[in-house]
Formats: sequence, structure tokens, C-alpha cells
Amino acid sequence: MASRPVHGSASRVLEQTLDVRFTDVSVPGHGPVTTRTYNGTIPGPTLRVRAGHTLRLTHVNGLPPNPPHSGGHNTPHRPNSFNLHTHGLHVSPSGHADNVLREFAPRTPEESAAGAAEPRYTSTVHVPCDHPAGTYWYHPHLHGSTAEQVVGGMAGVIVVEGDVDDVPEIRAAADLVVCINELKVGDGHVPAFTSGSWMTGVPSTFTVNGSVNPTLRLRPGEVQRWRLVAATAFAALRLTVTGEAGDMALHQIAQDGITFPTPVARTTVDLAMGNRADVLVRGGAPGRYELRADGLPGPLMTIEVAGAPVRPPMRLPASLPPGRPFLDEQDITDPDADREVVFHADAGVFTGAFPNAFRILGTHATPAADPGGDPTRDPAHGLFDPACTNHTLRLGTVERWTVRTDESLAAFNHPFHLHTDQVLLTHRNGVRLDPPVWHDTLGLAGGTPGDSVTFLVRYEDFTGRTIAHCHQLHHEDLGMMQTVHYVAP
Ligand SMILES: [Cu+2]
Repeated sequence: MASRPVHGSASRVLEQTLDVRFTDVSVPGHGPVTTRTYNGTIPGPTLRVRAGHTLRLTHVNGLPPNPPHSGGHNTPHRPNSFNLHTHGLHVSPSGHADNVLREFAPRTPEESAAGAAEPRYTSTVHVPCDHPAGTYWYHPHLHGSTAEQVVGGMAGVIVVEGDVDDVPEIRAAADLVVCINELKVGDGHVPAFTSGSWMTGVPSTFTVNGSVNPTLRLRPGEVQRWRLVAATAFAALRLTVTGEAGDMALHQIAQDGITFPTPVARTTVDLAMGNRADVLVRGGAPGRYELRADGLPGPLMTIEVAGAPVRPPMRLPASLPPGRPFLDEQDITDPDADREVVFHADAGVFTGAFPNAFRILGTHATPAADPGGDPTRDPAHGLFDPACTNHTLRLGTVERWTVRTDESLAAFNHPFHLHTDQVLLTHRNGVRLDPPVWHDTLGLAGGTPGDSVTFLVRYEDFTGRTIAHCHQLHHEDLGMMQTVHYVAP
């Protein structure tokens, strides 16, 4: 299963098999878990590519046949089918690339009984020659089964290597993936997603690179680069590194794969579900430190600053090769075409195991089944409809979107994720960010209705149908998702 870079051609091909089946995994610090994995590990293998390379993935579906499903398509279903999403990569959403509308189905009951071969599927993802170098990730994204699979540990990291790695101070630093998975395991397995209270019924187990609270060593004066990945479905993480000697500074060099112009020293880094942050850390006073997230009882990771000091201390870079040029409001193609998206959940609307309606409203809402009816009693209104194109996005245009949350409940945290194109966050709650920050996922915590994020986006390079959705993944499975269609100019 080793990665195999193929040399000698103008564009290299990274071939990797991702074998998915139920596996017995020992999670250090937690215990044995039987869950769906990529290649038997949590997280899955880290994929390293460069701009201009091609990822060729073979997906083996060794899961059992899907159980029968009688609910609608906006309730959990197909738990043993999956597909591939390369979260944050600016690649084609069509064909056999980053196409989350595909389904990699398991054997049918008949095929399984007859001993038919396990189905194989192929993804071919061309990483453009000018793709920003940074930290991305992959996970399954089939509507109806995304949450159950991701909380079982199906997630892995994609590293695009490139210019930022050649900054001397960064090249000298150890390059460490810090992949934070949020598992929902009780009695050694992931409970089937059979009710709306599924999420609250099982406490989250957080792992870093597959272990609960692993220990990392750092020498005084040593600089390390941590690729922090929130491979989470439910929890937004406000991260700090604290110790007896105080907080450790996190020198952020990238957000969601896009390198900053200069490092930004922070004591907290916020990662909504799906976000990444690349940070440089430098060992200070010897002692124990902990990577912690607000609200979590235990540390995510322990850092021991120990050993012979590095003298002189390793340096931090003063400037960086920016991952993308900024956009500004003057680039907007049609100021009258602003889009507004509103996350709006209605509790107790439906009978049955999933009573809440997780809607996306706003200027391009899903049409109501009954335009004159009570929207809170209209099952279609604002729920994912694969036949409806909510947003037609013309390549080459620059638009402004504002995404707002209506939620007074803190549990209804709705990070917004647009597939295929990076978005430039310019305002939070109407207040301009200076400088703006590129993202692919924008956190919007619940509990403060009216909170908003405003971003600029240029639709570039790739046509096709894909999605925008809430990255609290059980909301997405329950319908908090829209279809976007990138079309030629
Ligand atoms: Cu949500």
C-alpha cells in the first residue's frame, strides 16, 4: 500500500490504494475499536503531492452490503457506500476527480452471497501546476453517510509540497502532521446513525494521529512545523498550547492550505470542522505543555520540551511566499449579484427519529414544495434537493457572499464549506479583517443569531456540479446542503 511516486514524466503520478472495510483498530489511550478505515489505520495514509502531479487512487469497497432504507434522501442512508472528497484542493469536481456526487457502492447482498469480488473504483485528481502548497485533507462525502464514516476515522491528510517548504527557516523545521480526528465510539464501535440525538448520545473521543493524547518532543530552541488538521465532524476547536511556563506562541503560516504573507503569532488558533492551520512552534523553557481545545476535558497532545538546547535557537521566517493574491471589492463583477446564505434549523418539525429540519435559506434558497404554505411545515423548503441548482456560478466572475446563522442554540454550529474554489474572508459580522484570510471552510458558531461571514470568491478553472454545505456533517446528511453549478463563461 506504499505511495509510489512515478518518476521520469513531465507530470508525476502518485498511486495509492485506499482499502475501506471494517477493521479492528487499537486506539492508544482509548482501546480497541471496530470501525470503517482507510487501509486499517486512523487517520488514513498521508498523501504527498506537488503542483502539477496527479493523484491516482484505487478505492476498494470491502464493506458489507447496505441495509435497506425507507426514509427520504435527507435522512442517513447508504452507510457502506462512500466516495472521495479532496477537501480544499482546487481541482475538478467532475468526472472521476473530486466528485462527491459519485457513489462507491459495496457488493449487493446477492453479490456478497455469491462471493463476487469486492468492487473497485478509481479517482484521478490532477493538481494544477499553480496549486498553492499547503495542508489539505480527504474524507468520504456521500450524502447520507458522511458523518457516520468520518466519525469512525475515515479521514486522512493531503500535503501539497512547494514554495513554502523552501523557505530556509521552514525547511530546517521538522514537518509534522497533527491530524485531529473526532471519533464517536461506544462499546468499541460507531453506533449506526439512527436518530437525531445520535451525536449527543456518544461522547467524542479525540485522537491526534490515531492516539489519545500522544506525546511529542521538542528541544528548547527547536522550531517545528505542525500541520494542524481538524478532521472533525461536530466540534469546533479553539486551540492553545499551555504549560507551567505559560502559553507557547503559535506562529501561524497558513490557513486552509494557503500561505500567509508573514507569520502571525497567536496564543489561540480557531479551527472549525474541516479547517487546517500550519503553525511554527519554538521550544522555550523546558517542561510539559499541552495542546488543548476549549471545552474538552483532556489535552489533545502533550509536548515535552526537553533535551539539549538548540544553540543558537532556530529562527522564524520574517516573510513567506503568499499562497494566493488577495481579491478586493473592486474585483466584483456585478455588485447587484451578491449572494446571501442563511443557516436555519427548525426543531421538532418532523415526526420520527429525525425531528429537526436543517435548512439553508437566503437569496438562492431551495424552492418550497408549497410556496404559500408554512415553511416550517414544508419538508422541501431549504433542504438539499439534488435536482435543484441553487447557485449557477460563472467561471471568471468574482462575487461576494454573506453567510449568516439564525441559531440561538450553541449546538447548532454551522461551518460553511464551498467546494472547488477557495474563498477570501473579508468581514466577520460586518467588521473588516485586515488582512483578509483565504479559507475553504468558515466557522459560524451557534448561540449568537445574526453572526455572519462575508467573503469574495473568483470561480476558476473547473466546471461541473458540486455542493456548498454545513460542515457539521450530520446536518449535511440531514439536508443542510445546496447544489452549485460551475459553468463556462
Ligand atoms: Cu450545521
